[in-house]
Amino acid sequence: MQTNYRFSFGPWNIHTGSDPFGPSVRDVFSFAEKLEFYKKLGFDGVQFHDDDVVSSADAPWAQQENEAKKIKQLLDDHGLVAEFVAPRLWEHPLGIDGSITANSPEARKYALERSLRAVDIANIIGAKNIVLWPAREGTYMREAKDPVASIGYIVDWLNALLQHDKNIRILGEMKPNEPMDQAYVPTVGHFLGLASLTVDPSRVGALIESAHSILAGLDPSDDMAYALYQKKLWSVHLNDQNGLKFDEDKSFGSVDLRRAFNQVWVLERNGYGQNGEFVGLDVKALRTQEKAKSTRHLSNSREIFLRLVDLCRSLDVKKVEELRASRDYEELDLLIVNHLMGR
Ligand code: 3MF
Ligand code: MG
Repeated sequence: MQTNYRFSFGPWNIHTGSDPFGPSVRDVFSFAEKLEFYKKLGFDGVQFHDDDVVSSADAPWAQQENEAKKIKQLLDDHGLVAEFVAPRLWEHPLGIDGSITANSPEARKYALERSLRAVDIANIIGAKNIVLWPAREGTYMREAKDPVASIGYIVDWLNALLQHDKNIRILGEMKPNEPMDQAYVPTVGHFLGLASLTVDPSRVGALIESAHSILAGLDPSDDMAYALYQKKLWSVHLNDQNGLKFDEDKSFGSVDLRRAFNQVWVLERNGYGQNGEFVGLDVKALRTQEKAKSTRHLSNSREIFLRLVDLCRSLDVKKVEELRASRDYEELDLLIVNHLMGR
């Protein structure tokens, strides 16, 4: 059975181009304008942070509830669905040192309460996935926190969310560094190890971002395979990355086409998407891009994905099996490279 892929991205993927070294270079698109792009660009799913849904995650709950209901209506009006909600804990003053693993009990309490509200927001907008990107859950210097206690705080946080709502699933989006020097639970392997310690391991899985695996020195398709085997690959953030530097969020396939092909291959051959999983993107427009063309990275990434799906489906699989059996990997190498070059 072949998958008819559905695609998603987050509103932060259409952005004004500011970076740590300079201000915005494009005027902002309003959220309403961004929503108009989704269907036109071929996307059905919207990824959210909690404060992409509500104007402030610190506002009184009645206000947040009201705002979330309006977003749900907007999604319905556009024929879109919410894929996930991720509590954005890392921009708040109480998240300065990572709120889940902070030494301050007040900060940890903030992380928990805000995250439980994120679950409530997800319920209103019809998302059953909660994403944990533990941005500042790590250290700038090793001695700053107790590393064993920190792992325990993360498990406590997972358990509290799982117990708060019996239907939500938690997807860990692990990344080894940036903004921190060293992140706790830096890879999908670490995270799924912890998942087994929670009160309901069946509701803890993964979102794998290509760039995050690459930054950890790993191949994204192997990370995906690891989660797929465990039936725990519930979302992806496809993008590309040129070596070990800051998280570049380049268009999918724009750096290493073969690496992108292998990600598509492992997804395609293992029925990814057949249980409703989205092909999610997490890509940034280049800073030089003019506003009118600052959504091309999204449609381009989607197009590259679909072209790679075609290449997976047209690959001579019998030949691949023969070459595997005879361990003729030089010939297999040429077969794949030729295939990618359309020969
Ligand atoms: C950082 C990320 C994040 C997450 C997002 C959703 C801002 O490297 O990938 O993007 O994807 O916060 O959890
Ligand atoms: Mg991401």
